[in-house]
Amino acid sequence: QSPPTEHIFRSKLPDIPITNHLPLHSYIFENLSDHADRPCLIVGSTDQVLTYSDVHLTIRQTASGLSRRLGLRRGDVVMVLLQNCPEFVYTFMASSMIGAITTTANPFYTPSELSKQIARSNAKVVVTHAQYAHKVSAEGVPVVTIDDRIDGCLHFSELLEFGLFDPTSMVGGFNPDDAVALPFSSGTTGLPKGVVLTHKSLSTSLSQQVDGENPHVYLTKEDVVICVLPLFHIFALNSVLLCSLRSGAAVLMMQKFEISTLLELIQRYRVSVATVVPPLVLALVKCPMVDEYDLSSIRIVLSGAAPLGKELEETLHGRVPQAIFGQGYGMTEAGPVLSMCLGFAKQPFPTKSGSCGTVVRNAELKVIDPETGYSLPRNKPGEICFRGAQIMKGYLNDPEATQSTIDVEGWLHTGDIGYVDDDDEVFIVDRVKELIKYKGFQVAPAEIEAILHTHPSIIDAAVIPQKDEVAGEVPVAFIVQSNGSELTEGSVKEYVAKQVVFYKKVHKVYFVHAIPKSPSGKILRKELRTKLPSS
Ligand code: AYL
Repeated sequence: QSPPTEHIFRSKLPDIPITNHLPLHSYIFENLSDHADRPCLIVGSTDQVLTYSDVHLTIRQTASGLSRRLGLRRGDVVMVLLQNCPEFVYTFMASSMIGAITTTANPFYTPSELSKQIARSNAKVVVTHAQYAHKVSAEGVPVVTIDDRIDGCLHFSELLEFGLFDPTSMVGGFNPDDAVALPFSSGTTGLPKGVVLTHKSLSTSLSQQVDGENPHVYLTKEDVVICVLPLFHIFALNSVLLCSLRSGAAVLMMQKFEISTLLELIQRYRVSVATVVPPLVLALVKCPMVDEYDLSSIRIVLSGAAPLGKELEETLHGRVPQAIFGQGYGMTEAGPVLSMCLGFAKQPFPTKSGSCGTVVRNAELKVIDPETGYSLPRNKPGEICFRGAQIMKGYLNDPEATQSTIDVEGWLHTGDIGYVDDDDEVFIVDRVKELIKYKGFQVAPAEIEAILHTHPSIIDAAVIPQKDEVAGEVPVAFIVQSNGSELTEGSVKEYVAKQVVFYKKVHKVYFVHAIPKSPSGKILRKELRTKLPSS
């Protein structure tokens, strides 16, 4: 008996010729001459405006410094440990220029979290702010500070003394399947892993969003795009920074989130595109000051990285009624964008609130029955799978995890449960993977469980998400303690808190006699979820 017909969903927009054979920096700056004198980066805190030609020149200088001062070569990894600032852009694009790979990390990470990422990615240098240099000083790799000078560290300006790198000189030594970015993600299970995104993956993803006669996300050189979300996360890196650079739009960078500064900057620079995450939408909705600012320049509000409640979306929309409000749905491993609101297109489509958009062009999406693996028709929820030239090449040095995420037919299994409706709109309804999302940030239960297992009085542990109004979800732990020990909730929380960045902290501890497991030893997370008060 032959399997049932495959139900595959595609964009309502026709496929376009995708430019994905170039090095990422060449693709991004392909149309540089059209907007060379236009603002490229604006630094919100100083009002410094850097044009496209300024930025491109500094990137070329940085590339020379990375190769001549630091001796970096094709395939080497650079860790960018930065808040949003121009040096982030210089380092990332310069690395692309010399064939190196950028791994981004959160400057709030603890030394032990950074140490793991440096080891796993085999980073050869760390570029950071002076105040975070101590976190990586024991790693035995050169550290470059971008602001204050520190003994034993290089200063970013010292990289700029080696002339201009010839951006075409990598031709011959370049393959579009070379890695260019190495963000870390736990995917559907286990510890954080390096996600190998190639020049081809990222340029395909950008092209799917902003290229063609009727771009899915229509950005122009007149746009001012606010970059308040952190660039070390793939959402802002891809859909804010790189999409804007390709389109010649100006990127207004905020180093720190502060709501009145955000509103002030939107008003002052006539920001036209605002990319947000659900907790930021909540903050804006709750902030009475919103009505005191002129936000009439905003034409697009894009929310992504975590589920956005319909009510929340509609309330904020009421405050910026002229803007088109929509969501993007992505996953680091997917390159990252799977679907995007078609209200952002040059010739927009009507869209529904609560939808995560329509699958991007030149890609395929299907929804499978988790039991049978067969694809499902419209309006039937199942696991979302995705295929196209933008998905990751694989997890770094982890063929097993790669094979359990990308199947033999090239489908990436997301671990998200959703459906496609009669108008081709994607709705996410649940998540079957382990991942916890705190304000859009990833928390890998396995990572916190591993820390708990190192506690001498803990025999077994499981970490799962609990719903939270502000953060979306917070990690909570179920603990089995050894006979005779008298652990308190506070001591367990503190034990974890000392070792992790703020959003991985355990918010509640439940002491239990045993962790429910399958015969093969897998934690039955669903069963644990039923023990939580709110679900
Ligand atoms: P990661 N609605 C619900 N859940 C979402 C959404 C959304 N709009 N977007 C992402 N997620 C969840 O790797 C989902 O569970 O990438 C997904 O598998 O940190 C997981 O977050 C992936 O988490 C964009 C829009 C990038 C979104 C992104 C995603 C970045 C988050 C570019 O334009």
